Amino acid sequence: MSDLLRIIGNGADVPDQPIPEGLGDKDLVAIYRWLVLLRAYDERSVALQRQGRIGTYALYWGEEATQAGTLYALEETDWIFPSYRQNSIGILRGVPPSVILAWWRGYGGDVGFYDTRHFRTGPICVPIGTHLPHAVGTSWAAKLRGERTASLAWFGDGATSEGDFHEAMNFASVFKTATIFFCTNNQWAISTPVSRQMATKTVAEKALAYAMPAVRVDGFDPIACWKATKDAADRGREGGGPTLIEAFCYRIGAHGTADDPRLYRDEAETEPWKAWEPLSRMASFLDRLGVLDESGAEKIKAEAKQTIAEAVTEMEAIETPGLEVIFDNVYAKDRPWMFIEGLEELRSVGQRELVKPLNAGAPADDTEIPEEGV
Ligand SMILES: Cc1ncc(C[n+]2csc(CCOP(=O)(O)OP(=O)(O)O)c2C)c(N)n1
Repeated sequence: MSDLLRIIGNGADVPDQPIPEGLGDKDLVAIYRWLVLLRAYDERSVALQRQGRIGTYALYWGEEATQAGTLYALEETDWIFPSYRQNSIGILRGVPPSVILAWWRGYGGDVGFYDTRHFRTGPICVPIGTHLPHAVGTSWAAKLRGERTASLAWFGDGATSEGDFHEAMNFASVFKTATIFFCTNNQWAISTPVSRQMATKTVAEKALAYAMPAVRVDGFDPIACWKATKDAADRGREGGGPTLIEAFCYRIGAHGTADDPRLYRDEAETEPWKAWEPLSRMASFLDRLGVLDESGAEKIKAEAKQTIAEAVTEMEAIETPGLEVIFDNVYAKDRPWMFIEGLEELRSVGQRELVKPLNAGAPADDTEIPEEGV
């Protein structure tokens, strides 16, 4: 990993690098707080899925640095476009966590979705790579309007095999939009290893074909993610065009709660990567710097757990939406005739009675939750 931008060492043979200009002690603690909140949300969501209280869930254990460090480098006016892997990034921009949990519970509509314009956060994108052209369009629009707005889209190594990735990269480089392509290379696309995904050694070198600058960072290092994103956003706003960031890391957990990685990889492979995971690494870094000690870190963790526990209560207090939620919000206004017919048909076959309400038979809230959500 020698060509990677890395700031935080391991407290042993890999030394810390100087903290980049622009980050003070308060910022470092704020980034740690975000990492912890994301982790608390993720671990709790895995437990909720196991208990049948939300549906299938895409966990991101270990990938918090690529989200918290990265987002911290952006301005509030910048747009972000998450994939399912960054599903809860909106909570760092003020979206109530209960709303994202309700989304995973299948609610959608007004109670399980957020106002994308207000939070400048695109919808949680499940189709691979389709949000990349959206990110380019947003920063292109900003450029045409003379606004200094950047946009950033997260995606995985697998997404680089999609046409949308190449179209978006090409368009952004030709029109010099302030777009940041943030690829979290966790080396797996469900069961496809990166060696079967691409013949290139890195994701970063794909930028060459688009005359675009690229940088590789340690994806478990929130400060390296911050630095790469900050440089890319600043350059983009000055008219310097897009950047491809490859955050190299490893998918320590399963692809999602419906996946069992033991079927296609040797789980022993994940062990060495765990030592680099961002939360304990950032906590030790802050301790070494004398910025936050163990008790301070524990307090932040307790607060995050409390925030998410309250969000679960709020989510479960939401009344289950009616069947119309399946058909609403597809078009800006009104339902087309086939949606009206579809809804009537669904109602007439009595589907509603066939669907077991999610809260029926849900275990008590004090069911034990695993320490690590993987
Ligand atoms: C267009 C499209 N094709 C296939 C899928 C099924 N699918 C869901 S996740 C996934 C793997 C994506 O891997 P990667 O881009 O590396 O992201 P990661 O899941 O590792 O974050 C696939 C193929 C999909 N959601 N959308």
